[in-house]
Amino acid sequence: MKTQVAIIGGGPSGLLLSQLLHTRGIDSVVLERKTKEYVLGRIRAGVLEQGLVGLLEEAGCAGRLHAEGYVHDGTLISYGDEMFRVDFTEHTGKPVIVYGQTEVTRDLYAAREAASGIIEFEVEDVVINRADSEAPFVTYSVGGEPRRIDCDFIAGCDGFHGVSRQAIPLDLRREYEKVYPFGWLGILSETPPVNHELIYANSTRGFALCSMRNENLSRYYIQCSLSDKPEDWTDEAFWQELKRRIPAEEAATLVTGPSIEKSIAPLRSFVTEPMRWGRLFLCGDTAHIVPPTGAKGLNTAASDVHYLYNGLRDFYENGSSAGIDSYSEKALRRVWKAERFSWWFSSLMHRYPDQSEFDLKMQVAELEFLRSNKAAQQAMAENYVGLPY
Ligand code: RFL
Ligand code: PHB
Repeated sequence: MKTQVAIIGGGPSGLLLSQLLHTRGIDSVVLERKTKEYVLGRIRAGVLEQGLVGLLEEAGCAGRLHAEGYVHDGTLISYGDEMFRVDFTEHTGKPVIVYGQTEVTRDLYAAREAASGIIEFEVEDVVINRADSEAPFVTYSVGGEPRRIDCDFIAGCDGFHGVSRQAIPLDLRREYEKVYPFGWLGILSETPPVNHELIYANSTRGFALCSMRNENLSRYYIQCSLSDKPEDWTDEAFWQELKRRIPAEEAATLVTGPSIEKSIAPLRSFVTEPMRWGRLFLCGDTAHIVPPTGAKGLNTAASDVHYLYNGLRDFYENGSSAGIDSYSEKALRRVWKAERFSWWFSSLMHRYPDQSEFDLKMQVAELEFLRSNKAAQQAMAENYVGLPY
């Protein structure tokens, strides 16, 4: 098979890139290791920046997002029984949209299918070949049958555990990593959200987050130990612990119910440099991971897609390599800012096993500064709604 852009990974990065390229008449083939049902079964991000919303509009996939997504003009931050609000629209003129990654992915799959886009599922043994030449190709197998795609470019959109990053020779690649000494236990429940805005809670018992998907679907997280397993936590134990970590007034109105999903995610900051090798470009989680505290993972994947899509357009429409040549540098400049914000907000909100009394005082002092200082709130709001592309 021949295509212009071979895309490895059918998560949000790969699908969005494929659909955007399609709007410009640029062909792509998406290779996905799992089934569509599996990809759509993963519960992940919930908060979308305007930049991602704009890309989904350009891709012709924002109809349901606008009809069903929730506009959030601010967020709540609590520590102990104190709670304050950071107003995004007041400080930046922009809100964020609460709309699940699952729904974004579903809309992208629907658009690719409507356009008869080629997506190969359950691919195995994906190998990137000759990425440093003018004639790269990808080999893989489906049901034991070997296949090959010849292409102009390869987009590695296969997430943190994919193969694309590994295709860049070790002596040309540098990786930066910070692993946090805790995880997030998350549940989804068919109950009304405790508040109409998200609550990020710093408590003496550890972090908690109250989020949502819609009026009758809530997403809650609590900081947990890395050795915990989801099955160690009964629903009852989860609700009890969550109530202890959020302000008493909120805990009193929290509606609980059976969980319909329960999982634990480790927290990690990770960046690989460069994000390009020859005709291979890395996009999204394959190149960088952030702890979810700042809601930046999917949104940063989207900014990579923006830079790559525009670089490829420039190549095919104007015969210019300038955009693809500067891809890694431009994408990384924004990636590192998202890394900084996610690291800062995570450090502010969690309990660390080795935290001293002094460290705890610093967290409270910083929270009180954020509560009372407009410039600090503006800096937080600008980062949360998304820095410009
Ligand atoms: P994905 O979603 O991991 O998709 C990669 C796809 O590639 C496939 N794949 C392969 N395909 C072919 N061959 C191979 N060898 C392959 N290896 C893997 C995989 O099956 C998969 O389908 O990466 P992508 O597209 O870059 O998207 C990144 C986002 O999924 C991720 O950054 C976010 O989910 C992170 N995240 C959040 N981001 C936000 O912007 N806002 C949030 O509110 C937010 N909350 C979260 C999150 C992530 C979480 N977890 C579970 C880590 C909350 C949580 C709990
Ligand atoms: C979510 O709703 O899953 C969510 C929201 C905000 C975050 C992380 C996750 O910072």
